[in-house]
Amino acid sequence: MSEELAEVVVLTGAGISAESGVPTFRGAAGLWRTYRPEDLATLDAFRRDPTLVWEWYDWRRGLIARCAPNAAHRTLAEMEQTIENFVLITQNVDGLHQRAGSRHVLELHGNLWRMRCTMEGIVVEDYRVPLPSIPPRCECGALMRPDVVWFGESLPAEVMSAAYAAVQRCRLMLVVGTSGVVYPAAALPQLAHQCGAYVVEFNVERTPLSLYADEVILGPAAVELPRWWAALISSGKFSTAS
Ligand code: BV8
Repeated sequence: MSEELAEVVVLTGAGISAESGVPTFRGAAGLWRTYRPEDLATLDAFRRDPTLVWEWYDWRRGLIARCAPNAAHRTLAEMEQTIENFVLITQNVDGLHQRAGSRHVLELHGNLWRMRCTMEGIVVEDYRVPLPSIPPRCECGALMRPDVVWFGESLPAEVMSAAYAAVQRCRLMLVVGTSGVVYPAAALPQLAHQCGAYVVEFNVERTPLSLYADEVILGPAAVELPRWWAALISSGKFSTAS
């Protein structure tokens, strides 16, 4: 593998799942249009009305269960198989990277297919749609919560430190389908740029992160990312693993 691609890191946001039919948070048909983040994706909202918050997640789980990974997700899974030092970091909680075949995914904001006991902290995977009862409860009787990171909550420390380490050592960083609004995830491309990485942004419009990109490729990720990867492979600059 050629040196310039020794380490490749990718950060994805809701935009990579848009063509799978999963609504983004801040776009035209964004999730937040219907609901306001402070009303639902916060611990206070959950404590105030766990039923309302779980009804929102149950609706999202049902919607995502009917969606399939798209060509952009599949391209990243292929890149993981092909590039020796490859790290995928996602802000998404939909699990579509794993369904596309990505095996190592740093989930900064958790995953809505997992839930956690609010008393014991035990985490379980649960793919039932719709949920048989809302709000779901643990066998111990305590409320379960979605195993996601809400606004005002810290990101999992071990995931964040792995993400920071990968970003600081990478030669190439792809930033796919994120508005660059939510921190600390949005600080990662800037850090990569400051550490000398070549940054390529894939989005349908420019974002605050475009400032730190060496290249901004405008267009749907499901079209542009596979095209970019195919061009890189055919350029011979990068031979696929035998
Ligand atoms: C925290 C899980 C410490 C839940 C989510 C500075 C430092 C630290 C914190 C902050 C800070 N400034 C502000 C904060 C607070 C806050 C924050 O960032 N607020 C924002 C709104 C200003 N951050 C936090 O609270 C974080 N916690 O830092 O802890 C702390 C503790 C206490 C007090 C302070 C700090 C926690 C943030 C995590 C919140 N959880 N999700 C759930 O999903 O139910 S965030 C949510 O937004 C999703 O995870 C989503 O992924 C994420 C980011 O959005 P994007 O992925 O970018 O999606 P978006 O819709 O915005 O954009 C889509 C993009 O795709 C667009 O650009 C669009 O053009 C593009 N697109 C559309 N279609 C396509 C496309 N691109 C390509 N192809 C297409 N077809």
